[in-house]
Amino acid sequence: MATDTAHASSAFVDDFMSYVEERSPHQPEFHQAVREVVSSLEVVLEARPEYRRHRILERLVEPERVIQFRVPWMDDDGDVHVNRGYRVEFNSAIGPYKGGLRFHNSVNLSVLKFLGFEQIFKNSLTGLPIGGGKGGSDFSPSGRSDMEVMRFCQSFMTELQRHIGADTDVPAGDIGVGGREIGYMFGQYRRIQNKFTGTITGRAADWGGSLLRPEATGYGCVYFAAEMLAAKGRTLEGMNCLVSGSGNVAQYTTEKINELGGKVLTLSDSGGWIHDENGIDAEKLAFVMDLKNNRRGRISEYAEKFPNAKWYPATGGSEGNPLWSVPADAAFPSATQNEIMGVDATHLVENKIQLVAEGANMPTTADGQAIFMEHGVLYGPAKAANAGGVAVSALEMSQASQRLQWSREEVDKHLKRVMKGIHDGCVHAAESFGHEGNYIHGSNIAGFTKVADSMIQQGLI
Ligand code: NDP
Ligand code: 2IT
Repeated sequence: MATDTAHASSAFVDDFMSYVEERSPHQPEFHQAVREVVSSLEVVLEARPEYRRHRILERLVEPERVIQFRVPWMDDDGDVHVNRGYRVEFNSAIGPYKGGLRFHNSVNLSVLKFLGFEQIFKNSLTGLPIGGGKGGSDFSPSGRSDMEVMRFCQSFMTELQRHIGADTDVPAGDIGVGGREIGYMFGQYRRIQNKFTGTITGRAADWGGSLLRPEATGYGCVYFAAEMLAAKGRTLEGMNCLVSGSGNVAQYTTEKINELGGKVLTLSDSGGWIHDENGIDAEKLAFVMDLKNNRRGRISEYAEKFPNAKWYPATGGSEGNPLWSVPADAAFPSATQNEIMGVDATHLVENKIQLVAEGANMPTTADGQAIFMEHGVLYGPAKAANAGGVAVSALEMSQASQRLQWSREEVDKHLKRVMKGIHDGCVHAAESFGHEGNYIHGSNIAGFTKVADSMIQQGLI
């Protein structure tokens, strides 16, 4: 079982991290993501000295290109605002840069470099030909009118359009970028380029989008959880589940858990969280989807609509998030990075959590991961568990090239196959390097080797 620590510290890891921290100071999220990956790779570099000779790690942590730009826009009162736009084109060894755009006031270069770095390995794990990238802005759509969001998206794309393309770099959604934002950005891209291409994924099904892309991250995460359980001869049936967030990933995670016979007890947003002991069934989920996607309201309204449920304001701080203290069998963090700290992981294992599958990117701190490993929790790390979204984005790129639209069933079949492939690839890689049952090491090693070999084969670039 998974008894080894998440981030075994060693002279090799510490030396490499000193190098990264010196070259890229003040980027704590990026350092965290790199440390996790590098901690898995010492054994691989020992077995394959050519990776050291070719300085693969040093090359991997340096983005191929970082674009930063000014995004000026005007609000409904005629006041001018200036935000910062970014695209981190991290690695294109196995395909065009691929990864989402995040619009949130917490966005900075450290956050986007962590996300872009993770995306390299996640995309490699899917088995599909996509490189790693990420972008976004420190603009939050929350509280803005549709017209303000449109003006922002048009200004953002007026610059971004010159850097992206169907064979170069293909953005998609992430926090704060859903169907509305993708629409405004695609419209502006098409208008400036005078081309209808598959340059952005997550498009609506009527204009080039793939069926099942909205569902893909959440569904894929639950498929991954089901695979981890199946490997132990178990299923999700009857499991009480904690889900955080209430956006795209949380919504479709909830839908698939319900379909597979589990019960979802919680959801959250940045204002607080709800606890519904009776479970968030299909009818209640439909309310949440309308609330969040159409009315853009707060999750507190859930408790007004369904009085058996309780709403608690967000607390934060060192005592942790009380959502993770609700007794349950499985947890699906689906909001944002570092939302499960050591203290939260302790509460989860005290309540005998059996499984954690990460819909969000890097939702668990290094301390939290170590606690899950120590207690033998079935832990599906983000780059494996949430890869279903980008996998269906890659299928959207294929459909765009073919100028065809596949059926929902066809896409779902591919998605299940990809998630099973990722699961089995992680298990195999972990076993091969002496870490049986450890999906952290499994995902990092399996994701890394394909990119590293491709970089060597393509020469020193
Ligand atoms: P959405 O914008 O649809 O939803 C985000 C949810 O998380 C909202 O409920 C939001 O609350 C909450 N949230 C965001 N930031 C914070 C914060 N700092 N503190 C507390 N709550 C927060 O985004 P997605 O569902 O698309 O993304 C959720 C996670 O999944 C992210 O980590 C993303 O990187 C990851 N992911 C997304 C994929 C996709 O296909 N969309 C693919 C793979 C991973 P509020 O509304 O109050 O801001
Ligand atoms: O983190 C992610 O994998 C995403 N936000 C989805 C990226 C994509 O290109 O679909």
